[in-house]
Amino acid sequence: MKSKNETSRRDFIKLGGTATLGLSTLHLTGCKEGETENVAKSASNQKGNRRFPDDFVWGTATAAYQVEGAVKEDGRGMSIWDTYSEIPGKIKNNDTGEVACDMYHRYKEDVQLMKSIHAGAYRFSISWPRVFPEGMGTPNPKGLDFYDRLIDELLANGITPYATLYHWDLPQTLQDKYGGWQSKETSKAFAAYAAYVTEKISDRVKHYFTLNEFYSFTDLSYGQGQLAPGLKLPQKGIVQVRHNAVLAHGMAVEAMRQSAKSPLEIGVAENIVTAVPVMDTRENIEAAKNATRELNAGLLTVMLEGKYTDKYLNSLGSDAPEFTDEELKLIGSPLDFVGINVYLANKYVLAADNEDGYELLPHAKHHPTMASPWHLISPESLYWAPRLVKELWNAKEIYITENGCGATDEMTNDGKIIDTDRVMFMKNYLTQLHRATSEGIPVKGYFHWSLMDNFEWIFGYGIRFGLFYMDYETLERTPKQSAAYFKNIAKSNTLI
Ligand code: GBH
Repeated sequence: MKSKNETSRRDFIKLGGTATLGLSTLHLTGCKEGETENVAKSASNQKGNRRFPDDFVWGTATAAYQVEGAVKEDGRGMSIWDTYSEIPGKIKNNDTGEVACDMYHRYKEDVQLMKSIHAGAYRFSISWPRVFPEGMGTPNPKGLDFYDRLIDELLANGITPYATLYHWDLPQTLQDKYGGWQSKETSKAFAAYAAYVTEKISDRVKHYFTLNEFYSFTDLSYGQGQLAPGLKLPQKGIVQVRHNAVLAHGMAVEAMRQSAKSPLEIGVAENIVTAVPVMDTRENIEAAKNATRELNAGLLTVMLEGKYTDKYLNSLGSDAPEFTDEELKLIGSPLDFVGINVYLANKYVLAADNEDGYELLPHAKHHPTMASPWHLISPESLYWAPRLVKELWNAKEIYITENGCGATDEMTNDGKIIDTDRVMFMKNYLTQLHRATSEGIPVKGYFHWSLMDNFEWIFGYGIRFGLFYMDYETLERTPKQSAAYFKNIAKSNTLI
């Protein structure tokens, strides 16, 4: 005879994608001995279906200013984030990245952390002002030495390095001299820096991301005054900043391919604005596609299509960016893969009988969030973002360059960090990622943001994103429950 619990277990399994959540809920609510065994057995029976593709890459990600510290060491120049975080009131608690996780000195220990959770890849960013203290001109050899040591340590431990060339730490000199991203001089300087780095490390590093999250370092930094350098330009200025940023990307792709010593794989790491269909009907999926293309028109869309959409240019009128056909060609340089940072469904969308064919819905007032106020919980984004990238732009390879969540983790008296909220987040998001790979969407890898708690920009050290907990007094690193969860998945290449 079947017990009630067993019936509901079967129902959960029938639901497919939601089975993971169902099984663990049952487990936690404490079913009887024999039933627990049945649950475990059926989970293992499902194993075949729960595997990720054989060569799937499991990694973690960080960014230079958020983890390195050592901001005045070995000839590093100032960046706009050093300047910005010194202005009282800009950063929560007036925190700065001066020490951060001190990874500059502790990278060997941190490579061991990666190894301990079975991460096969590491996405780190290179600090432009370490390599070129003034953004251009004479390089500082000691700056690149650090990345040489880090890369060698990763390779010696069987971890594949993925380098990001820009994660928001613009050399202060370029801000002072040219107004930073307001000038194409900065785009040119970026391409020269990117080519220099590639020439030096392409013998050991094959995978590169040019720039990280354009919207953050363009609109939020030059338009809304939230992130460094904290400017509030009028629309025309912001639109030009966006253009100069995508131009930097395109110029760098070309320059890097020329300077490389062996063939490179280059992509972008963009915080795609994802429109998710409220209901997965054919009309709504079409609506989500069209909406996603337009919502990214000034950034990802132009990089992948080599042209601005008519709608984007028309809506801007005289504020449209100044550009040439030659620039557009560079901006649309062919890429080897598309990297997307996916945290949420930026918009929910429905098909509509209007000119656009879609309607963007406002977020419901009580939509649940994680610790960061912007972070609406929407696991389906990790299915829809790669699917839309594949369908819109026929991407051959896709990486999830960031996914993760902030929490206010605390250590218990006996030294544990029980972040069941993060495990819940990962379980649900990864279920949707698995849905994508099992449908043949070419996602090649997943980088969890972040390896360890770090300097969370304007939120300072208060919101923690790590799989490892950081004691900011002692700089001791401790694995959280989520680190164990990540390890199980990475080791088995299976959704658990
Ligand atoms: C990423 O941004 C960043 O690449 C990474 O450096 C960061 O640590 C991580 O995620 C976690 O935040 O105006 O209130 O919306 C994720 C997307 C876009 C989220 C900008 C924060 C600004 C704050 N981010 N947004 S708010």
